[in-house]
Amino acid sequence: MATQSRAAKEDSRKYWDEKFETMPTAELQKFQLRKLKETVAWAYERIPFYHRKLDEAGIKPGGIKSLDDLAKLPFTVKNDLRDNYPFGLCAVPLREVVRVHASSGTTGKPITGPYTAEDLDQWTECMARNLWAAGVRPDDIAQNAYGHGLFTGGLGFHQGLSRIGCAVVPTSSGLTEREITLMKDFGATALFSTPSYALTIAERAAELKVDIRELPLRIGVFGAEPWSTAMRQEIEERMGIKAQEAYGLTEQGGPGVGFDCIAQDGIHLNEDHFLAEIVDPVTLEPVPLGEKGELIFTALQRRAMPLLRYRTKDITRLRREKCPCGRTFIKMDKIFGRSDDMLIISGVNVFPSQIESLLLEIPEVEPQYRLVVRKKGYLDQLIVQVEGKKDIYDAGPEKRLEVAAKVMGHIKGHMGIGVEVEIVEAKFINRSEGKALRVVDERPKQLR
Ligand code: DLL
Repeated sequence: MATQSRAAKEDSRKYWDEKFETMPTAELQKFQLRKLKETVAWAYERIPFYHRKLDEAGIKPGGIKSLDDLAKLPFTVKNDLRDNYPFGLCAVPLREVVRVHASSGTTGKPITGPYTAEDLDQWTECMARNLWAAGVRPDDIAQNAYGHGLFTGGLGFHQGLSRIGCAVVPTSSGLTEREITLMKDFGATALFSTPSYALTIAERAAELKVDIRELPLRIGVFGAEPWSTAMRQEIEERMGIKAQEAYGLTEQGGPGVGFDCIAQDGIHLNEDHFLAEIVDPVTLEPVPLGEKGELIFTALQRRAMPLLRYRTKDITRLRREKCPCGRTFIKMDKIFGRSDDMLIISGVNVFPSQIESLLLEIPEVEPQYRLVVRKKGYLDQLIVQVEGKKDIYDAGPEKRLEVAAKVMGHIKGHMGIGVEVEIVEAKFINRSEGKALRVVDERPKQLR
């Protein structure tokens, strides 16, 4: 009985870590400055790469006097991690490393993410904050359908869910029918996966005549790829749940860098662990707060791989504002796309997620799409392949052309670009089990 009432009290707690999540900004920034000084010294003394880079930039750890001095530090890019593969950026001897994750990316060697025991513990805490803010509680039955393995999603969520005390079901991803059977049989109340895999599960469930909305499932926490607000609503409707968000990257330890709260209006960053900046992706100069640009992170408490000013390539903007949830952590907008994902069509910058939002406004098509980029003479041509709803596709070529024209007009009207649209049949687009592949670039490499 005593145990029960303690659990009930804990469940009603609003924050996982009230002290930091609601810390006044001035106090938080003081904490950040202290940690920044420590981290720069730690990296300078222990990682030859940073020792050299800081010497070249003419800045010593003692030269960091205020948060503005961050701009004096050199950037770190993905290639620096590749060049120092596998453990060249590790600040501790390997005997102090207790876990290594890795991310494959599209080319060459993977990048590695080593953790000390302390790093793992902090990561777990950051994940618990994320999950708690989404409404996950100890009595949840948590189906974790992120890929388990080198990818940080599976184990990162596992740790956070275990710390909260949920009944974790580590299904991993891939066996979609089994996901649905277990979801039903175990009475899962929370689901964790990429948004595109959530949609794959919803679609397969409908084919199997399982109505997820009738099941006990009530929350999902999705992330690891860009997804539009329209996609969020689609998942919420199809599953009858609240779809919350997780953000992170292997280079900064995985998910747990940022999360949204019940207000669903921006992603709070765990600012006591990650110092965020936005820079112009071309000039690399910091932009004023509220302007869009490339997101940069400096790790403030990581021991094994404390990256300084890491260029994420993610495009977003930061906002410091009062949130109805009471958290004081800075908020970032949903990731717009990646600077390396950005297409330039007829001189207009295009992110796949913008097209996704527009497609979701057309009732005749499914939220399953692919963007193919080709060269037509000197011009880039964008072909949007989107699945038609079954009755639309089956109605024949004329109907398909009519819907294609409607989609084309919608995109032209909102983005000002002319695209070609192909209404394709059901299952034409490969179903995602992890991160969806949205862009197929068929342009010759030297012309991209
Ligand atoms: O995707 C970590 C993660 C796992 C985050 C599970 C959330 C949930 P990487 O594989 O290294 O790590 O990929 C990192 O994925 O730079 C973004 O481009 C993208 N990304 C991650 N979360 C989001 C999100 C994990 N919520 C890269 N929205 C990042 C948009 C996201 N993009």
